[in-house]
Amino acid sequence: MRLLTLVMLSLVVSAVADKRPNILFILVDDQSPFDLKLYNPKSTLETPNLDKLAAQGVVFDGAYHMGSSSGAVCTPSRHMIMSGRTVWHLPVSPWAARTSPPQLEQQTIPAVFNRAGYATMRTCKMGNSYEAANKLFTVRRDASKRGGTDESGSAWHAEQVLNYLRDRGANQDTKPFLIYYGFSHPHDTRDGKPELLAKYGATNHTDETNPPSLHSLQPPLPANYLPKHPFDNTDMNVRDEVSVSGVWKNRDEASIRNEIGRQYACSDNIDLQIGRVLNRLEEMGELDNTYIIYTADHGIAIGHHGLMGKQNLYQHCWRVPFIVKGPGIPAGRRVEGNIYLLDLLATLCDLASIQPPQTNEGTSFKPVLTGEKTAMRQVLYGAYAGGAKPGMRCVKQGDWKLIQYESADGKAKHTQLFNLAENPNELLTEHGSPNLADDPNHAEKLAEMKKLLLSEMRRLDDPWRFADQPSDNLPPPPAPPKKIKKKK
Ligand SMILES: [Ca+2]
Repeated sequence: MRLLTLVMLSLVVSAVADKRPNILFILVDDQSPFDLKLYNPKSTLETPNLDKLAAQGVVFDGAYHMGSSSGAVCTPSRHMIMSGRTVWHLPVSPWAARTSPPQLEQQTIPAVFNRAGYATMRTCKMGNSYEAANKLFTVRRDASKRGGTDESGSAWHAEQVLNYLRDRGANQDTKPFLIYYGFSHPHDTRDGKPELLAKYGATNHTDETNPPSLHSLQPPLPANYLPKHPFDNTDMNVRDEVSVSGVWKNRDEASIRNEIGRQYACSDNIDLQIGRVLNRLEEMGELDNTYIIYTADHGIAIGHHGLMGKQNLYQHCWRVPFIVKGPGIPAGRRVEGNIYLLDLLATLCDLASIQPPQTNEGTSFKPVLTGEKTAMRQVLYGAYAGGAKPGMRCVKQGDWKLIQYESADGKAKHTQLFNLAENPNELLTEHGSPNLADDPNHAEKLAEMKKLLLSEMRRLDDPWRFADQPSDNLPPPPAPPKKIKKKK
């Protein structure tokens, strides 16, 4: 009798456990929010599955990655996603030994969800990521797939998830799942599938000395396109600015429009692959009990402001697309949010009723998802220190944004002040839009934003200061840990 009670109790417990929500976290590599029609009505990229997801859930206008101490912006971004820690407190940060707890990987998404009894699965690219955490997923199917066929491109990642879901069904696995559904694209090399390249008038261009042909189906130039970035931003010769296959140092209209066409061909394919997985979840009856999060590790320039890469702090690179759908999230909403990618761990824990680890520094934005709040914070900070130091910093409050640039040798030195409500594309003097940082009428606002930037740099343990800031007696930071590869 006692045994029977125990058996019945365990059945009840597992029935309760079954109701915990699943999580499908979709992460693409290098996508600007402005690539998507959801964020830029002039975009010609077609993403029916993301549009549907957005209509059924909530779209964030203010989602950001906090920055990078390396040219490989992917790496710190992916550490922040996994660990919920701020940009200067990561195992890959300059003062890692002092600011990042030992064995942090044991407090990351896969470790936390494994301990909570979730089934965890991951597919994504290899490299420029967080290997110690990645290998903790119970099922891991990683490979870099940036080719133009189903086997060598994004469909491969979809297959891994579909196979996993099939095996789950076959094994009658009733644990809730957390699937990390990552793609290797639209990161370059942007080798799209032939039919999708044709849809966007693009070719997989390989001749560095001659531009590709212009085509009417190629996407238009971005509103803030420039043939050259007008000043030294502290890292003008980073790999993305000079050696991306298909563009290299070329910034002519045809090269840029063709490359955006390639980007769209890759993103269009990703959308199709997302649709396949969502359809399968629906067939399995799991869709309504699954939180689906869509985002990118950071944005990308491809012609905006004369830049190609992600190594800058303009909105096209600092911001990320961010869409969430799931149980209890009202449909069809649009919010500012003011979240960082590093808030994900805390939020996923909150949605799954799991205690976040003590090492977490992010804030759950569940109140934004459920409609209790429209934004999590007022001030946002961004950093890029992959080139000359201190590099670039930005701070945003309301419509106002300050970006400051400086190299230690003084060769690069520039300050920009934007009102994003009036100038959402961050148009520069070269576009005919004056730099408000040079306008005496905005001197007070400039001083206020500079003060805000310093307070954020202090709060977040930024290891550098600009020449016009107090030195705070900071010692020069040590060289970054060896694991960071500089070039990607
Ligand atoms: Ca990336």
